[in-house]
Amino acid sequence: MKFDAPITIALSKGRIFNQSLPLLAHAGIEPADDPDTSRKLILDTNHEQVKLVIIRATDVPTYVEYGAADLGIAGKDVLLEYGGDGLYEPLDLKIAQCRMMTAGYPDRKQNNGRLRIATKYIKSAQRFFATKGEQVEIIKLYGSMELAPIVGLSDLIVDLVESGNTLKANGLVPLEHIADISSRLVVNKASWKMKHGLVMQLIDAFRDAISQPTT
Ligand code: PRT
Ligand code: MG
Repeated sequence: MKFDAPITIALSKGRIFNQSLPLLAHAGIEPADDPDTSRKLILDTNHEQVKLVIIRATDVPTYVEYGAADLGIAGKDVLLEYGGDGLYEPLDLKIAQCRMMTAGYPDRKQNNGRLRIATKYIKSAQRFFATKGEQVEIIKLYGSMELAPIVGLSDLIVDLVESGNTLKANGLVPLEHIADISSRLVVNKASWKMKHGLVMQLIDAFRDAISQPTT
């Protein structure tokens, strides 16, 4: 690909960065640094015009909506919480896949009052229980949701489940499936218009990479 305009891509380090590398490579983009060892927040690449900004996963939609990055890679869980229609979401990258689920003790007592649900996914949890017609009390946490039922903070949690090992290690079981989660490419609305050719080339390259059989 030829990068004839500056382009900035926002993504988080860890699983999203690692699983984005093959997609970026397919578009000819290779980061000059590894965010796990470098303290740089802006990574140069093999193209002078292409930069990667490494930020918290939950900040990616904000950077892209406000144009601090042209594109971003964010989990659907994060996008569901972010909400609104401030960005375009043209492509499911099929990376960092997991499920959003409710979980709890297998032998928890039936609670006749309102169930308490601990989660960092307030909106998704609200929507899920509202659709079922269940009145629940939602408690916002920022992490370690699995602890909440153990210490009696909540009856259930809503969290992401991949292998199920984290739940299992804490004596919990997955209960109800809320949504399949994967990472999405998001695009700033102005960049979509102003850098349309470049953005479309990137989307095509990513789409092509996704459709390749994995080895
Ligand atoms: O960790 P940090 O607080 O910096 O931010 P973050 O948790 O938002 O980022 P990160 O890198 O952990 O996750 C980025 C994105 O990866 C999420 O927004 C999801 O879209 C996606 N993803 C995919 C996951 C998982 N799989 C996942 N398993 N994110 C988190 N987990 C956690 C889950 O919350 C639970 O604690 O892993 C644990 C469960 O895993 P298993 O395999 O034990 O079931
Ligand atoms: Mg995490």
